[in-house]
Amino acid sequence: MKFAPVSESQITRAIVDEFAAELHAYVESDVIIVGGGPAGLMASRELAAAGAKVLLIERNNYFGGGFWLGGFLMNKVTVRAPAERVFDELGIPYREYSAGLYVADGPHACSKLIAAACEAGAKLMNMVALEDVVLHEERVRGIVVNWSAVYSLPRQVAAVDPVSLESKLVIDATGHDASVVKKLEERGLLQTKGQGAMWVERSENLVVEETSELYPGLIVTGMAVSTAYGLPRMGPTFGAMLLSGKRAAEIAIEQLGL
Ligand code: 48F
Repeated sequence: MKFAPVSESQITRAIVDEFAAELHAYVESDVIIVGGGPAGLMASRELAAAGAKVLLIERNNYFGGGFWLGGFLMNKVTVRAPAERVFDELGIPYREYSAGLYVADGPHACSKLIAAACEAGAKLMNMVALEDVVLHEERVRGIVVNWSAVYSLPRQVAAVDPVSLESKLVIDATGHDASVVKKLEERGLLQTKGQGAMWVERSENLVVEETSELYPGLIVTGMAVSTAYGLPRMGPTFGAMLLSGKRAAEIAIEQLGL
């Protein structure tokens, strides 16, 4: 076996050209999803499968958010019925632990969900963090981003201006932080209620029911819904994240007329 003769400079060109072309193409999208946890990945997959041009940005190097681990550093993830149907759909192996409660391996479930978003055609950019929103005439019309690394550097080293990415819709899938929603709250355009105490039974239904367009152009999904509406937290179970991601995609698909 012998590798093809390719120079160092050619490898660099391949990275630069391909990345620049992709960034150029995604300066405008149908939907930008901020946050690559289970809710954001699920929404990306559904929207891309429906034919939308989707960009998912994530501030970490890895996608998956809290979906790699089930809780307390133990990597078994749980869902309650009827969310095991999503596991069936994505080909994630699982077993029924007790009536209506299902368990899967975190790494297997998470990697399958990431692959499903990519295979559906969503573009995923890691190490990119939300800095602000683009807001014209009382409607969110995109986001302002910078490289995540910029925020770890001292101000005197990294006075780096961010850039803007435009979209017809933005989805806040940033989990407990509700980072996009908070940008509107900072300006007095809405008020979040903060998360309530644990009550899994109530929380999961409510997160899916309250997944909605919170402000013109901004849809909220996953645990960001809980922070925005003051819903109880649900702890280490993920069915509502997957179903809320699907619901957010349905709302966006309807608005985009797909
Ligand atoms: O936290 P995360 O997994 O949110 P989720 O999809 O699911 C929540 C569950 O994991 C769990 C739970 C219920 O089961 O309580 O916590 O709602 O994923 C959110 C992702 O958003 C990224 C963050 O790194 C994580 O991967 N994120 C947060 N803020 C920003 C961001 C930001 N400002 N810019 C880019 N990404």
